[in-house]
Amino acid sequence: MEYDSVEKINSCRICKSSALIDFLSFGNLPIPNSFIKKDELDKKENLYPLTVCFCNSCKLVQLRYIVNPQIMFDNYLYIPSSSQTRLRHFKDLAIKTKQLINLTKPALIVDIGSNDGSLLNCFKNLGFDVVGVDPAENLVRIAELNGIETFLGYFNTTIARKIVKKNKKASVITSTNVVAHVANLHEFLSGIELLLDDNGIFICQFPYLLDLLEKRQFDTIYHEHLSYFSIKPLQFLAEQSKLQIFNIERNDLDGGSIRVYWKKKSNKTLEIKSKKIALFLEKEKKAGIYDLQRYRQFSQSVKKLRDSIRNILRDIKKAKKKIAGYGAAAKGNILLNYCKIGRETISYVVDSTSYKQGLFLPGLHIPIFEEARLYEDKPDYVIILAWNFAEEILEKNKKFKKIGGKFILPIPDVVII
Ligand code: JHZ
Repeated sequence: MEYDSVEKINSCRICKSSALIDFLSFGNLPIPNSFIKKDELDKKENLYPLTVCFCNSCKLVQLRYIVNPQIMFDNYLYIPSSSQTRLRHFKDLAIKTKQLINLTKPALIVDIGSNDGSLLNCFKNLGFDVVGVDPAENLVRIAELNGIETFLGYFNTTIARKIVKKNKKASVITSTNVVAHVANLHEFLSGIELLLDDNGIFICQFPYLLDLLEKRQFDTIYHEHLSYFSIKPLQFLAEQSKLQIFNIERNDLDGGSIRVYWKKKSNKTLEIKSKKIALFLEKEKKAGIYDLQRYRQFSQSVKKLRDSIRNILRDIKKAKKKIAGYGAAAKGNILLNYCKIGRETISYVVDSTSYKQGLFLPGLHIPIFEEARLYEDKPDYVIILAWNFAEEILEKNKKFKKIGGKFILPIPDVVII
């Protein structure tokens, strides 16, 4: 086993307490976006430990082992523009942000973890100056081809200074599905403080811990996601910085996410939605997510779900039916690897992302094809691995159901549609 590139943490990423308690371990799994080329199928794959723990002090849920980010992000195959739902969400976010702080052109918008520039493109279409930051070379090239100026690297105080020097301070900084990937949150926030205009706002969004627990979304837990946020530890983090959370919103993206709005403490022009924030904290407390016991229960119910996914698929195979997968999502790779469901059960996976087609899923070596394959091959069942986009996938594949195909949703309970 190669563990050279893994660091075990012994203190909490936010509060530095050593009161970290492991509650769920997936064993050693491949990193979920490490898709494999055909000529690499015989090579030994590296596996990395995946264990989640709970900080009994500030209540942050986090990974016990951290994989070197370069292994995970230098060449990254996930792109947000592969889903219409996500693109619509980005467009909404840009329009709403413009209204929220009465943004006037040519304010600068910076997106951290800007990927192929999909979100910045929405701001650009509204007439704003935009700059991205992303560590994946392949994605920075795509973004630049799309006309989005992008800094290559992991956002920190050095990059923040570079942007201010070359461009200007940002009126808005956005970061969707990125903060959970950040190891040094204090350094990250210091970078935001440097880059943000005094009246500017920082908006970040990520899957919400409460949804993860309540909907048994165990496959959102993977090596890339170092933190699983609730509001309480975020508030603690904010207290230690020059920034302040002034609003929080819940939305349905990725199975349930929270959008957190930050401003400088010195900026008194924006109202702090204190009552709303207090309600979030109350709800979290009621749901028991500040208690270790809730995580022990979660761990048990994940094992039950794993068994029921395995059993249902095994019964379908026993009946000599063919099963394919929909969406070569990172989460799907965790689900299949953790449940040990391989090519003997899932013949192939279809995915709309051209970069993923022709490759194979990490660990299991299931091949990835175009979506059209479903209509040529007509499998009996299709398990929706990208369950966060189930609605979009079902809508665009009504024809598949008409020709007798059935869909399987694995989460929160296995359901056949
Ligand atoms: P999708 C991402 O995880 C990435 P992943 C990231 N790690 C993160 O934080 C989480 O989200 C929250 C395909 N698809 O977006 C495209 C179709 O084929 O859920 C994608 O490969 N046809 C930053 O990787 C996959 O499904 C379709 O019609 O789990 C969805 O992956 C649609 C809608 C999607 O990301």
